[in-house]
Amino acid sequence: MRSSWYAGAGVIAGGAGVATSLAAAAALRTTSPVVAVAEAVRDATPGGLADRLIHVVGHADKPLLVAGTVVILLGLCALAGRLSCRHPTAADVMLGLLAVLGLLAAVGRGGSGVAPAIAVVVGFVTWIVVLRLLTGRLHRAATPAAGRRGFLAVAGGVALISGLAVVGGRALSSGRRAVEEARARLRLPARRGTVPAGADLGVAGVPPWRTPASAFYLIHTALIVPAVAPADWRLRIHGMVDRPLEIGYDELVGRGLHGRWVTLCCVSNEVGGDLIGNAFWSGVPIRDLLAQAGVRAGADAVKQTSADGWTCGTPLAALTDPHRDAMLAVAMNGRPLPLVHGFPVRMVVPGLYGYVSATKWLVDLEVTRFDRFTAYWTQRGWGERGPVKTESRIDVPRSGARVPAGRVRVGGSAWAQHTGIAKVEYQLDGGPWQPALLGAVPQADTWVQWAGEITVAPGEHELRVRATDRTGSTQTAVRRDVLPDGATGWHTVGFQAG
Ligand SMILES: Nc1nc2c(c(=O)[nH]1)N[C@H]1C(S)=C(S)[C@@H](COP(=O)(O)O)O[C@H]1N2
Ligand SMILES: [Mo]
Repeated sequence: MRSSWYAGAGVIAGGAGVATSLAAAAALRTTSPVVAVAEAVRDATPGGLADRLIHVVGHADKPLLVAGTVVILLGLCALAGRLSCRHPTAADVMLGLLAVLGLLAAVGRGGSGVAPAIAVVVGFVTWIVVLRLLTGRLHRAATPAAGRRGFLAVAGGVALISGLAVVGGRALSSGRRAVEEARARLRLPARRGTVPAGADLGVAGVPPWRTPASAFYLIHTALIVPAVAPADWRLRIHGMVDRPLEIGYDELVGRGLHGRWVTLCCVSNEVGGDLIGNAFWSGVPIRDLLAQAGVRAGADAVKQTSADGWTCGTPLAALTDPHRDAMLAVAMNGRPLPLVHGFPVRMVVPGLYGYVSATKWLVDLEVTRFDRFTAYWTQRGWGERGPVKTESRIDVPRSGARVPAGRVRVGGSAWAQHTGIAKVEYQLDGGPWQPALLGAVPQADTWVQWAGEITVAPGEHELRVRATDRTGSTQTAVRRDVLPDGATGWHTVGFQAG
């Protein structure tokens, strides 16, 4: 009984420390130590596993990781609380070690000065003071009942103050709201883009050819999405160039926006997966900026860094290619990029997977060589270059669906960005391959819808699809996993008619 009250004191002190450090971090506009530790855990997780976490758990992985970190932390604080019953100094040392861990994680993120350290110290002092206050009630009370009353009174006060600290910190960190408002006020000369006639084949259940921003897949390692105001945004272009340059948002937009349909796709998209979307992007050609900076001989890569320190490397040739519209995009489907999709500026490069090209919250372009750096995912075992592989997907019928026997419309999408899709074929129950009807596309950088018709008797059936790109090569039937450079294989779905 007694020791559980001490454990409780540890948990309350722990929670109060998390709250005050969070408030301090918010007030100082820096990352909270808890998030820094969660990020360190994420970065220390081996490549394949981290990737599974990020892609399989999907959008829930960030709150999960942070919540998991808090739960483990509070568990350790409970231990420290119990320890403080007999060995108060040992408890202090234990909390001190936890604070050092937080400090290391915060400093490990690099580059943000003393603010993260202040947040850690604030949390640590809170731990020690609150733990002393609470255990003091338990130690010194005349009777156990009086001790508990005193304890509960202090605990209530601490909870109230912690809550106020968090709310106050939030109010001080109105930065994100200000950025959302700045985004809402922007009037960009960006077109929404017109979906070509015949791009949508109208098969019910196939996603629309244009993916609305709200339905566009999301992949990023950031636990808290960066909020960068256009007025604060600067891009540095440097490295192996004759004239390093820096450019601001208005200057970038002032160069004139070009619009282009590009289908973006994640290397972690399983065969049949939905980590792919198609949008009308508006932005500034990267090749023009690189030409202005004057790329030196010997360079073969451009290393990008985002506001949150994520990095990726893109082959220089893909960015300078006059026939490939690699761009610094500012708008998606005619609207400024949503914060989660990289506001204010991101890269979009047709034909390459996102992890080697599509840097969101872009702030730095370094012209360099592949043999001089590794990027976030390449450090974790993913391929250095990531050309998109020709793939096709069945959207209708869904795997496991029940359809009426007889004639059934089938359809889906196929893509070979920057190469183009020449043909899609489907096969029912191992029979002959049938050519599918293809939707219209403006150029080779987007996905293509396909449609067909099958006649099925009651019972179990299997439908398969394969695409052939404009070089004449048909996608391989060999099943390969997403690691290290994209999945291969023919998408196959089983369904039931009757
Ligand atoms: N800053 C930053 N940019 C990033 C990433 C990231 O983790 N951080 N992920 C990349 C990956 S793996 C993909 S597939 C695309 C996804 O872009 P989207 O979230 O807008 O669909 O963004 C890329 N750009
Ligand atoms: Mo990705």
